[in-house]
Amino acid sequence: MKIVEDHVAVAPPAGVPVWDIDPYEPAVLADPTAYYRELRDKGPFVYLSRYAALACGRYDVTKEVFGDWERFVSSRGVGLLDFKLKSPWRAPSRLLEVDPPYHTQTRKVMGRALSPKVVMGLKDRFRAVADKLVAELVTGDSFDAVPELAETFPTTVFPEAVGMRETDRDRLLDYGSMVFNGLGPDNSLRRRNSESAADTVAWISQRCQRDALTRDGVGALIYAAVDAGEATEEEANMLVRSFLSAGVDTTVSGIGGTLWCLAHHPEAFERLKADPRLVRVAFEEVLRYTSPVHTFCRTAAADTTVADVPIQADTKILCTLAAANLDPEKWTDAARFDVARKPVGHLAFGTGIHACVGQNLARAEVEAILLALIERVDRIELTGEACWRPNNSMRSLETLPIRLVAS
Ligand code: OVM
Repeated sequence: MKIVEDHVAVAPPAGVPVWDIDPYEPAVLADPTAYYRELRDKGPFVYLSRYAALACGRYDVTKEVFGDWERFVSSRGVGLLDFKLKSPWRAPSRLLEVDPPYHTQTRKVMGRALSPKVVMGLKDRFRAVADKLVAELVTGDSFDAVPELAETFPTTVFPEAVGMRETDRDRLLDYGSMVFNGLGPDNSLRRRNSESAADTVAWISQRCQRDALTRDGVGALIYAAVDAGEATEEEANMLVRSFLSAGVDTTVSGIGGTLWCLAHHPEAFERLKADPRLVRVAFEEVLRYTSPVHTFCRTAAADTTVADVPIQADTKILCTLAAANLDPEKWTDAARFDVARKPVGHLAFGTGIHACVGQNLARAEVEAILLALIERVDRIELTGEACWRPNNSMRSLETLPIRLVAS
């Protein structure tokens, strides 16, 4: 058996184009549109020769692979590393990196902790923090919306919602970056992160303990499941870790992406101001258009066929959610940002049994920001060039210079 990048190196399936592109190259990660188009145009799958793996980016194929947990498992890792062959840098997530029947239990516990009712209870606080933050930034002066808004908001409201008694913005952001870069190949992005790993991993693990959490947060709801006999203390610790892994960088990217879209499309912000009921669908379009998580992998559990392509057991498949969300076969005027589109079925939160369990909380965060902006801001102006920060599985901004003009 040949191994490449710590997974089984399969041969190209018959009829699948062989491509030597590196989708994890910083230049592609920073500006992926042309790569996404070519990926879709080449066929249902391409064979990435340098990773001996498949990639897909058409909507229907990506949805089929990503949503079928029986044929395409998560328990062997959702990055390039095959957990069957090598242990990952941190203990596998008990939510993201497991399959049924185990997943069914932990998902239930997480789903309850993040239920619509729980999220409803967080909304007023989100709104208050968003109002204060936006009010402070509406000075008419230019600022970088990445550190000042996109990073500040989630790192303020999320640890508080979880019930962390002690938090550290930089450590949370570092950890998120590690988690998402960790899903890529052994490149400089993944290696750079592992330098500070031990320290941050230990800090995170401590912050996930029962005693480190208040009794009224979302974290405490996970420990309540332990008391009800539905999870072990260790599982609870790991599930709280999932909050801290998946709940910070993703929403930083979601808020950054929202501001990026609105700064580049002043007419969209005008429309939102005229009709605030569009706020909800506007964020869905931001998700379709920017896809905070651009790729997650699956691993073929057995020989199978998708779109008439034979896929060998053990094959790693890079599901390019971001490419599927821009597929012209699925979306009319796919390349256009249309704030009122209502992009039902976008894959930014995934699909199937692993679909984002925190999506309502994410929506509540962005809605709070959008409502605050609509109320206090007349125009969002770009004051310099936005640039993207390459990450092996997350699409997020490095810098977004804007000015908020008061209404
Ligand atoms: C987890 C986890 C980590 C990263 C992402 C994610 C988007 C989940 O540790 O469970 O979902």
